[in-house]
Amino acid sequence: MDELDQSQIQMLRKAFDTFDQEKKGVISTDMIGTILDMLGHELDDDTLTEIIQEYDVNGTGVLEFKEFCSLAARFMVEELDAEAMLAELREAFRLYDREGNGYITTEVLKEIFKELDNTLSNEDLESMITEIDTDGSGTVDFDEFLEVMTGE
Ligand SMILES: [Ca+2]
Ligand SMILES: [Ca+2]
Repeated sequence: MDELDQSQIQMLRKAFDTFDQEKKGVISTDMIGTILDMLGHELDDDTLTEIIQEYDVNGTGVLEFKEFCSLAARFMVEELDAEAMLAELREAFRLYDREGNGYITTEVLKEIFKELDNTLSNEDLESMITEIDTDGSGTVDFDEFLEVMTGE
């Protein structure tokens, strides 16, 4: 975790907690794919499996927070330029904001999550949405989206 500063670790904690739906302190490998996908890293299954094997140091088949951080560090080091990362997130948001409303409805967000990971149950989806839509408006604006992705 050496390459990460305190605020980055905080942001990862938040992302980790959001996606650790069952609060088991681990993230499933499926979810890692989803997260990387949302961050704009589309990886094929083989690459993803390789990456997870590489970072699942204790071989549990899931990523604990520490493992998650070292994996994230690899992708974040590539993203040192905060401006570039913001632009990338804006791009991702725009992609999801299909009608250009400036927000993503939680319904659409659920569909997106389902597309990314079809093993998610409705309950999983609900709890993720509740964490993301912090003001409970039923829509996710760019700030809320950003908060999930960056903890800011
Ligand atoms: Ca592990
Ligand atoms: Ca909202």
